Amino acid sequence: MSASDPLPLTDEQVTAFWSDGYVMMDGAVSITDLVDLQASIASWVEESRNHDGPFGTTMDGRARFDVQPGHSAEQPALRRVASPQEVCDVHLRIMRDSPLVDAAAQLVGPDLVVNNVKTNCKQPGSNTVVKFHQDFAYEAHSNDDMLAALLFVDDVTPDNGPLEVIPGTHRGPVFEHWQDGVFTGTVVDEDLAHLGTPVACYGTAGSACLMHTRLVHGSAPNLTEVPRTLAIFSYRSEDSRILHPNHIPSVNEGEVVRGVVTGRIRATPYEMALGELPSTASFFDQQAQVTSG
Ligand SMILES: O=C(O)CCC(=O)C(=O)O
Repeated sequence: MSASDPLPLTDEQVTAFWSDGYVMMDGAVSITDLVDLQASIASWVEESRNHDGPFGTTMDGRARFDVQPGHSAEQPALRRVASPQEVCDVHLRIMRDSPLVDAAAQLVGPDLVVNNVKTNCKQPGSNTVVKFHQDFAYEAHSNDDMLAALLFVDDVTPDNGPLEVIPGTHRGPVFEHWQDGVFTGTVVDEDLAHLGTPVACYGTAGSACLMHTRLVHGSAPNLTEVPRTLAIFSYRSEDSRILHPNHIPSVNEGEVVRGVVTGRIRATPYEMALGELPSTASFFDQQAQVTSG
């Protein structure tokens, strides 16, 4: 984007992001990138049929491709690809240069760096769910000018397990994500009961939800016969420094995608328990330990 190009988000969208903690945008990527992305992900689902469990390796030795228990060649249940941009050109291209990046820079930039990238799938019949949580509880940083851009790879509908967000919760506390000494990465029912009603985010393929790192969110199973996939690009302000190891490490962590290296750190006050790195492929196993919520 050059200085003369119009900004991707209107003033109303920017205001909505800071007030509600999320905002939807259309046309977050080009049609070419969207089609390439759909093809890459479809090929990974096909490849997963050749594996009995999680497969591939990321830089910390954990599996790159995570599957839901019950996964089989006949009914593939690929649920997460960690750091897909390390093995897929179109993920890398979108991460570095797309309207989605410009929108992220408009919200938490102008100096913007990569935090992490992941792709979440809900295959038909797989019962993949994301329990309510705040991303920040997994990823302490010196300040919380951070967001996830959740790109809709497929049309997201009421029945295919849409992202659900609880507006305004990014302005409240970071809730406890440990239960009985176990990091479940989940906000428990007792805390959820005091929050508002979740709002589901629908949209056509190619649209995206830009979501603040502290917003409480989750999603239900896909009840349809077609996959629901989100490619999730997390960014932070360049002066927000990571305080413990990234739970989805990659060679691109800290890469400046917009603006400049300032060489500064900005710290804002908050208190929370540190998260715990997953020992298996992804946070789905951590969330499966929850006893309520
Ligand atoms: O895939 C989804 O529905 C939500 C993803 C999410 O919250 C996450 O991966 O942190």
